[in-house]
Formats: sequence, structure tokens, C-alpha cells
Amino acid sequence: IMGGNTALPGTHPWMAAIYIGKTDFCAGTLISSCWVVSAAHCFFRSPLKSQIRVVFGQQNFNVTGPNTRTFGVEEYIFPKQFSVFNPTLHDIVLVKLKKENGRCVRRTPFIRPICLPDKDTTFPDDYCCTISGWGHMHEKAKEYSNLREGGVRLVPHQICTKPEVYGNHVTSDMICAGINSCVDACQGDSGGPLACAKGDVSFLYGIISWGEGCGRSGKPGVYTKVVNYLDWIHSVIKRKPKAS
Ligand code: 4AZ
Repeated sequence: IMGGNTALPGTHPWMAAIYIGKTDFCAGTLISSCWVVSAAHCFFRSPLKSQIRVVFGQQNFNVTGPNTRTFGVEEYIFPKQFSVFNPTLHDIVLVKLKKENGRCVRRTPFIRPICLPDKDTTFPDDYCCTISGWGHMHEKAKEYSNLREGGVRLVPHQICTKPEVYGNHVTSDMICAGINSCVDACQGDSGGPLACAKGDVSFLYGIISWGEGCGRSGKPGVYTKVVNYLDWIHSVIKRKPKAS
């Protein structure tokens, strides 16, 4: 996250740190005890499930402690429309955690799922939402950061699709946020949440996906529009285990 602030422990309890192989890193968002939502492009090289670790309750990058819990991955599932040839389209993946002693994540003061929005949930243009992650603090940074957060305003679709912004690279399955903003997502934040609140309740409205650089003027961050994938999400996470 560029701009923004260090997050206080426990303020983004749905954040998952996803370590993929020896070098790759993405964020994710806990939506139920066994399921995390992330960005498909983080998984498009088909990493071995055995090489993926998902850490909850984490504050500092790569640091575990008494408040963190680490899980392996049972499976990860792309939407049917996802293609490795166009990994910024339909940039959403569902990651199923491997149970330990018959269960996945237990709630703690530092670990809790975010709410999914309803299908008809919308937030108005210019609404202020929150992004969070361990990604770079500048475009040319080389290191990930401790967990940070910042506010970004939703950008009207007709502005984001202007030719001088992103033109037709932004589809109706995407949301833009943070144009001419000091706060933006950056490398390593992918897969994490764009959380928008109604009253006291935060909803997973977008997934950090792509953008031209970080914090460039006139180049907002682009997020997967979660409400467009709710039927798929619910069908996958409610799926009964196959009979054996
Ligand atoms: C990335 O590389 C990335 N400014 C994610 C989001 C943005 C840029 C880069 C948006 O994961």
C-alpha cells in the first residue's frame, strides 16, 4: 500500500497472507472458516498446493507469532471464465484451507471473516472504501511492508473507461478506486480486499487486481467486482463434499 498508515493489530482481521512457493506473495480475504478469496492471477502458474501457506492474524510480513495461524491449501478454484491468457479478466480465485483437527480457522480477536455483499449491494460514486496489505510502499520498492491500510474513493465507471484512463481494459467486472490519490495498492497487495462499510459493517466489494504503476495521477487501482461473482462464490463454498 502506498500512502495510508500502519494498521493497528486486529483492525483487518480477515486479511490472509498467502506465501506461494519460495518467492511469490499475495494477499487474500477470509470469507468463511475454510475459504479465502484472492486474485486468480496470483495462482495462474498453477503453484503446487503443497507449496502454499496461508497465514492469518499476521501484522509483519513473514513474521508469525502467538496471534498468527498458518494453514495449508486443500484446493484452489478459478471461475470458468478465467483464462491464463488474460489473467486480469475474472481475476478471482477461491482458496480452500486444509482442515487441522477437523476444522479450519477459529475466530480470535485477530482473525474473523469479512461479510460478502448482497447481489444488489452498490456504493455510490466517490464513496470512501479501505484497502489493506503488505505490498510495496512505492513503485520502485523492493521489499514488502508491515500491514498497512488506506482510504480510496470509488471512481465512476464512465471515468475509468475514458481513453486517457484505462479505456476498454476496464470491464463491467471491474471497479476502479483511488484516482489522483495518495493512497493506492501496489505490488504484493494483489488479492487483498477493497472493503466498503455500511455503518459498522465492512463488506468485500473488490479484490485488488491491477493498475498502471502505483499512485500515478489519473491511473486508479483496478479491483475485481465481487458482486458479479456472488452466485459462483456461493455455489462453490456451499458445495457438499463428493460422496466417496
Ligand atoms: C501488483 O503488481 C499491483 N496500483 C496491484 C495493484 C496495483 C498495481 C500493481 C494498483 O500486484
